[in-house]
Amino acid sequence: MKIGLLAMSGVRAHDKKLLELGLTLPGFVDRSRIIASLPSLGLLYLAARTPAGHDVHYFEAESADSVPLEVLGCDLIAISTFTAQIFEAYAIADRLRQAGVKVAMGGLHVSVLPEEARLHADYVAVGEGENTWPAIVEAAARGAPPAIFKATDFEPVDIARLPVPRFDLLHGRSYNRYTIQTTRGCPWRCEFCASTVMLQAPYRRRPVDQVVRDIRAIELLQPQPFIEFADDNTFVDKAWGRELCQELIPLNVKWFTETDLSVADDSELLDLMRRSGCRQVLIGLESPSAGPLAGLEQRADRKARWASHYADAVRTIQSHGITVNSCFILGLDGQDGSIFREVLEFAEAVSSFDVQITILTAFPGTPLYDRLQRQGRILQPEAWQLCTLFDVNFRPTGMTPQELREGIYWLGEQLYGEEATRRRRKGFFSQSNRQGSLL
Ligand code: B12
Ligand code: SF4
Repeated sequence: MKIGLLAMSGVRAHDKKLLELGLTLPGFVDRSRIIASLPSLGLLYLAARTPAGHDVHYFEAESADSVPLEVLGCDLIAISTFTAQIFEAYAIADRLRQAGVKVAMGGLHVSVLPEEARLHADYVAVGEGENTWPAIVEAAARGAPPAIFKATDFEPVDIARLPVPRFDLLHGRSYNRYTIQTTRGCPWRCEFCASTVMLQAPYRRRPVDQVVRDIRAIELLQPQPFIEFADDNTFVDKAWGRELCQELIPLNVKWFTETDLSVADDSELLDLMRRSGCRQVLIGLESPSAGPLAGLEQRADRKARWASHYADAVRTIQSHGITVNSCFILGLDGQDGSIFREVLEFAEAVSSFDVQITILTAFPGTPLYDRLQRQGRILQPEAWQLCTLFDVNFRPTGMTPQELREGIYWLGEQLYGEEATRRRRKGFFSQSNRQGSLL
């Protein structure tokens, strides 16, 4: 069969005012330019797990209307889904099926709503795809009827034996960054979290030599690449983290990852991260002080417990020459109109190199979605296109939806303007031993 893997690319937001701001503020523009073009690692894994004898192609579409015509020549198309683009993905799937192409869908959104997805796809995959995908390909090849394939009905994915993602399929395309995973999942449970945690398997680390193997495969496409670890929480295990960094040092790559605040407690690890090319860690602080954090992490209330160390931790990490992207969620229960200034003051006080502000978003399948729905606080139920992290679709407790919107516009202007961005970055360079350049 000719098999196409279709990734939805680009970023999404519907709030017009925020979009306008995004186009003008330097801090916003930088980060969206970097992340807007990341390849779909999930699909590259599926490509590597495709049984022999099929012809596999990788495609990207920025919207439902920009699907390359070549997909119509495929026998089977695999679409990877996130919630914000799900209606675009369904529209594409409907058109392809009308044209006689079989469609398989997987990824975070359809994994939690497979019954919704089966109205649009022949085969729906729930959970990690490495072991369901070969069965889907076989089903399509023999013309089997539509079905849902659950990862839990197959061998668990052994993360120590993942194949090399088919980075070679990206040949001829240009990316700022390439993604690999060093870990899957996260041992913590934040109420709002809609990451790979949703795929249900526990937190797992990959053998370090296999991470190195995958970076070598990327180097065949681009020497000295910038790597974005598509992990949820890389450095939960510090001993393994030190081993990983040791092995990355000779590779001479630059990298970025998402991790929790506990890295700040291990200065040997921070030294190794810096020496191995770490340029930035993105950390979900969520709110600058403990109040709104209470109960957010549902296993051990970690975020509330860490809050009193937030400022010191950001400074410690940055003092090792690693920039921090401090992430804050706006609209949490317990936050009121003073939260916008509080975030600004925190970011200024610690000179966080980058700051990410997003709106509390109830992704389907999360405990947050269930709670807000029970409380009647979702404004437009099932308006999945609004799950962008930038659109308000719930009623906050400490302000109105409109105050939340106005607050994020104000904070965006304050944080991402040229002067504020320059001040924070200057602060970072004076905290760290870096000499004014991150290259
Ligand atoms: C890289 C990334 C992107 C890239 C995606 C590149 C691409 N073309 O796919 C870009 C920058 C484009 C992106 C955009 C967005 N993203 Co994003 N992104 C990520 C990130 C950092 C890593 C995802 C990843 O590579 N995971 C690793 C792979 C291996 O896992 P996977 O994709 O889930 O695939 C596995 C399974 O799901 C399954 N599978 C997946 N697809 C299929 C298909 C079939 C047929 C089968 C059988 C199996 C299968 O098999 C795979 C292997 O096991 C995650 C955060 C994180 N740490 O996970 C956020 C994340 C996925 N993004 C998120 C969001 C909100 C967005 C945006 C809406 C942001 C915005 N406002 O624009 C947009 C969505 C628009 C869009 N284009 O889809 C949320 C999604 C939550 C949700 N439930 O939808 C996440 C979880 C971040 C977060 N913390 O909230 N993102
Ligand atoms: S620490 Fe991050 S990845 Fe882990 S559960 Fe919380 S939000 Fe999700």
